[in-house]
Amino acid sequence: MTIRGAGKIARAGATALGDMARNHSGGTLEDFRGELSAASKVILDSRPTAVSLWNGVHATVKGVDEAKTLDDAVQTVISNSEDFVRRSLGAVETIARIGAKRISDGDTIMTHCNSSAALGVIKEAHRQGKDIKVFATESRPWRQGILTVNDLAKAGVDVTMIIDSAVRTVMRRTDKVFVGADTITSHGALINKVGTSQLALAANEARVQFYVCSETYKFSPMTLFGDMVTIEERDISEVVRPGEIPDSVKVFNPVFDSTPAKYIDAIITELGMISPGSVYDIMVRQFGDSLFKE
Ligand code: RI2
Repeated sequence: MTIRGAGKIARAGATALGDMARNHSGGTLEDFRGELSAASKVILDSRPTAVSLWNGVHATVKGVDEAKTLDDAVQTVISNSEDFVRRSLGAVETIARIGAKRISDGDTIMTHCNSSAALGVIKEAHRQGKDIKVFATESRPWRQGILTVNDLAKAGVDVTMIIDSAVRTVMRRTDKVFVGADTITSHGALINKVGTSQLALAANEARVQFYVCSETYKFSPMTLFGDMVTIEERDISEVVRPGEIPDSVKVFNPVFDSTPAKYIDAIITELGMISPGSVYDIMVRQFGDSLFKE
């Protein structure tokens, strides 16, 4: 939890492998491949839900198996890592520009948790001079809503924090919802911070548009082959303090949830605004033939 946000997590994973390659000395090509594979596993095991991390790590090690010399392999990892970080940051900026067009002067926006992609859109609309108001959820248990309201307030945006259970009440005063993504499945479902699906349900009920801001490296190729996204569960200490409840009481603390495609109006990506039904095509285009080799 030191690094938060699916995009930042992916960039941190790619950067860590790039640093490892940069600091590598001695040994054989095979030794380097072994170290790289062990390091990748440590990084991937740190966060199971956000596929951005998987895609960031795989984009960074791509081509290492084909390298003929140790120096080739090291340079491949360094340049892949830099390339991934550059493309990732560029994607967030492009999403901000595209998404801001969906925000009209006078709109009230709701957002959940702390997504740099969604906040980029909101701040860009504000920067363009649009008069907007934002409701930001607290996002228990880690309260990443605090980060969100600080960021928006610093940018000069009119922001109101609400507790998570106020979402349905406040939806009546909302025009559009913008959230981020940890993972998007091949059938266009959104996996994001727990509580996102109740924003989507409340938005649907109130006929409020629901937009997802997602770089395409949050599209999960594994879901194409029927794999489920692992929803991370965290320790009960995030929810209750020691001694607060009897030992016999169980606490369930899932950190992410799934929002079906039918509740999503559009996904705003660096390739443009797409329907959840287009995710499959983009995934095949992004990952190409390599997807179907196994
Ligand atoms: P960006 C965060 O979760 C939130 O769920 C947020 O919507 C998502 O990552 C995307 O954030 P976590 O992975 O990449 O920090 O848009 O637990 O910043």
